[in-house]
Amino acid sequence: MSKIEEISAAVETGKMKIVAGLVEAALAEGIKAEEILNKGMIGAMGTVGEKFKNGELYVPEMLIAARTMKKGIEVLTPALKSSGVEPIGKFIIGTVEGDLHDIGKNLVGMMIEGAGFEVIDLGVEVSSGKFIEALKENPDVKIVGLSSLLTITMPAMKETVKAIKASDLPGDVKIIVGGAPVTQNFADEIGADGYSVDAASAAVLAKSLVA
Ligand code: B1M
Repeated sequence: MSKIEEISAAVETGKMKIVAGLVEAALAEGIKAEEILNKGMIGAMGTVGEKFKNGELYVPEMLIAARTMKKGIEVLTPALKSSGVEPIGKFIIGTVEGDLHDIGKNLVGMMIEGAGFEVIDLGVEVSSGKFIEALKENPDVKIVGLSSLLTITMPAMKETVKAIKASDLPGDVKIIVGGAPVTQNFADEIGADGYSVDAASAAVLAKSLVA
């Protein structure tokens, strides 16, 4: 079994105690952090999601897999972030109201930070009011990023975009959206300024919006 396969199996089966060591060993072998993340971890979470959908595993196993992935990401974080970059602007990120999925949102935040932004992470289940409050406290924020993983929380994303656009905030804050059920069409429909399918392209998009 390759190191990537071992990491993937550890995440899928929730082997929290061994995942950090496996990731360290893979990095020491010279495997790129992005490859460990994409092939080892995100792939495993896809399998977990499929098994959940098919009734082969349940919420507790899904939660343990998520915690295992977080442990692995902790080891990967320094390698994923580029260092020594001057902030190019402030970026607020959060998972929308009703939704507590945060692994993807955290990865997006990390990549945005790596792209040179100062990131303010509001966490999960963030209401439109809380986003607006944070924007008032930080009038120099250039972009807001909204994440949603559930079909049923997409209306909360729509409501948040609407509330931010209708608010009397100074400046021209841009809103970008993403998450598994979100599409470019949905982003256009709700009036977001941008959509990206994954964390790496979110960072590219954010940079293009402030260029
Ligand atoms: Co949940 N869950 N979950 N879950 N969960 C999904 C999302 C689901 C697809 C599983 C399935 O049925 N196949 C399904 C949603 C179905 C739907 O609505 N279409 C689902 C469900 C139903 C639920 C519950 C309702 C289950 C229940 O209780 N019966 C419940 C809801 C709780 C709530 O939020 N109110 C629930 C709970 C949970 C756990 C708590 C157990 C756990 C979350 C733990 C945590 O996040 N701290 C969990 C998990 C782990 C998952 C799966 C298995 C994995 C999610 C994940 O972390 N993926 C997921 C199935 C799946 O996605 N395959 C599933 C890895 C992550 C890196 O990817 O988050 O997609 P992702 O992020 C990507 C992109 O989407 C994008 O970039 C990221 C990195 O490249 N992206 C952005 C994300 N945000 C972005 C923002 C951007 C741009 C790009 O710009 C700002």
